[in-house]
Amino acid sequence: MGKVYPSTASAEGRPAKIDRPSYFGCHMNPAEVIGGSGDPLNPEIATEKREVVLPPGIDRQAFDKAIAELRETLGEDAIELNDVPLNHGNYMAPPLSHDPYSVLDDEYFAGCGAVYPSSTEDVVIIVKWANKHLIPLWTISVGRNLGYGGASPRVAGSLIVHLGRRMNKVLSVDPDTASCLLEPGVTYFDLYEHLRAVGLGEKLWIDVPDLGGGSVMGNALDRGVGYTPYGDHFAQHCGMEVVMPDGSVVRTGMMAMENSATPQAFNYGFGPYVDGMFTQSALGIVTKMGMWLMPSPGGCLPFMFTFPEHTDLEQLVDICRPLMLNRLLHNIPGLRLGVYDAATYMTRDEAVGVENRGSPLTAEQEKAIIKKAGGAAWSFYASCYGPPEIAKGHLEMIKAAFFQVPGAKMYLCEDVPEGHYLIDRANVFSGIPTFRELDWQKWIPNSSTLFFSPIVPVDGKEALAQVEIFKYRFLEYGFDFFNVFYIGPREGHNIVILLFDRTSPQQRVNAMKCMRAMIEDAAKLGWGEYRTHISLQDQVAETYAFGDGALMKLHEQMKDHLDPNGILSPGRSGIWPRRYRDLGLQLGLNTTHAETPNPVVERMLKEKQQAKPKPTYGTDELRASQKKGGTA
Ligand code: FAD
Ligand code: EUG
Repeated sequence: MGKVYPSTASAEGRPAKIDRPSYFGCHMNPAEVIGGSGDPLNPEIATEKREVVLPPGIDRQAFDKAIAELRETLGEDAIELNDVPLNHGNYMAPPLSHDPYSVLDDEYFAGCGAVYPSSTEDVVIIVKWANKHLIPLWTISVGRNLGYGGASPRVAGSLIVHLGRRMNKVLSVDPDTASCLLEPGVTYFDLYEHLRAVGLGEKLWIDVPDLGGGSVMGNALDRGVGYTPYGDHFAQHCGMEVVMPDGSVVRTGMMAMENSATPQAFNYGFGPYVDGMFTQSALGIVTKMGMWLMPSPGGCLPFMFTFPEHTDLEQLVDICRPLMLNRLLHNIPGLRLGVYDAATYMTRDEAVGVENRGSPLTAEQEKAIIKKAGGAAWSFYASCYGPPEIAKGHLEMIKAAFFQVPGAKMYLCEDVPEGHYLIDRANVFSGIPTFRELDWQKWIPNSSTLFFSPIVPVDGKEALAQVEIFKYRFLEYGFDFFNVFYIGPREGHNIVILLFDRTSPQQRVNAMKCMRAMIEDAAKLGWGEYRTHISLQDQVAETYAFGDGALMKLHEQMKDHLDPNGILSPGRSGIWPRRYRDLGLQLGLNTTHAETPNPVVERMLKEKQQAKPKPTYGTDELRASQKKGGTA
């Protein structure tokens, strides 16, 4: 039976430093980066100037005057204007100028510049200044929100408040409550290395998402996900300090006590629980946040199962449901489509040849690629936790469940060759940041990513229907279909990955059409997205439509009341402040997007209509059955 991979129990221990990627995430070739600096705001590299995009309704004179005033208060180098040619940068130097994965024109989501506060007081100054000059701000912690818009603002000309560049301290770590208090700029690799450096790295584990360069705070505030048992990041936060749109500073939870003895131990505090309104929102700028850490479980036993048939998905997901609900599967497992899994190891040209560019992969090509990579129709990656005897015991139960699927195979780390994705997963599952997930981003030249992220019931039939429905749209618009299900106890996040060549105007248009059609298809079947790209937030918000859009009305009421000048991230999550509502900036509302009906949606709708309704086990059902003489 397998070795329990890196843990407090392992001889080699956990690495002290994380290697940064030596290659570029979104580029086949680093030389592609225009100007070569990777940082479009670095004046030493940029040679030419570009017109700054101004915020709506602000002329150049008023803008210059406002910027000069802010520079005087915060210091000359606290602000950089976005006045040099746009540069797509790379994962280690993501641009602050625009969305490098631009699906619309590069300039569409360009900011006017970036400001780098050093403290909560600086943030208060910025917010008050923005209210005075009516300049819209766009808050980021680190700005690696790639696939959802990167660092770029929804309203062109907004000033990016980059909190992380100067506010990047681990403020404290409390081993007794396994928690920490962070500033916005602390990334996963920063926090990991910090814990090691202060001698707590073996004792306290962090949870990491697929890539280690994100902000622990920023990711949690966008309700992002990682892959240890602490993978629901917002659920692990505890206490916040927030600068409100009027410049007041609020602390939430127990941190609202001046001298709290339990600031990172109890998240609710007293009274209405407001923390949620600062996630995916434009209602405040979070400057400090507590996070819970995972006490070392004493070991981590990562494993992979592969399944031969595409349709095995149905049985597989149904097997996952009780395992997840009963916590026999400990972490957030990933169930990856075979051809996506294979894209970790090769580019598209290597897989099918340059001559096959221009049309999406055929079923035969997909099979051949999977075979070439030594993979299967689906690969399932997960981990058991605990001292070896316990982890191994759990794995036996999991094996019994998954081996019900004909042709299932299981692998541990020692069963796979060096360089296998499972080895990187072993790191992720034990809270060690990696960058391996950048590999598949090199699938096509000039590759840009859009994530389509619907929530899926942990139900085999629905999961398979999602794959068929979204793949139908990918083929319609000419894209290779990739997806991975990240499965939780009561739902899954289906991450559908659309890679397009950003230098192709046709592919940009098609990518947009494909995303919009999928949002519509999903909504018809009651599937909503958990998060989306800035260009699609209006449309997704519109699908959360109960009560004639009652939720949006509430959001707008909160927005108008708390932020009457509409200075904080206007348009974020489809919430437009009053001042912006009639400027015609919304995208994709009040219209049908799909150009053709999706036959799989039609089939599913019909099946659902004809199916016997699922029992509700409610009082009405009970009474009806009692009337008919049934048993209770
Ligand atoms: P930021 O860009 O700093 O923030 C994200 C958003 O949160 C901002 O737009 C803002 O609205 C809000 N926000 C941030 N900070 C504050 C603040 N202090 N106050 C108020 N609002 C704030 N994501 C996952 O969740 N899990 C994954 O496994 C994952 N894998 C990925 C793999 C690849 C290959 C790629 C390209 C992306 C992946 N992502 C994943 C998406 C994204 O890269 C991460 O979520 C990343 O952590 C988000 O960027 P950030 O941390 O820099 O957040
Ligand atoms: C990923 C995961 C996410 C997300 C975006 C990307 C992973 C990509 C679970 O959340 O929102 C491989």
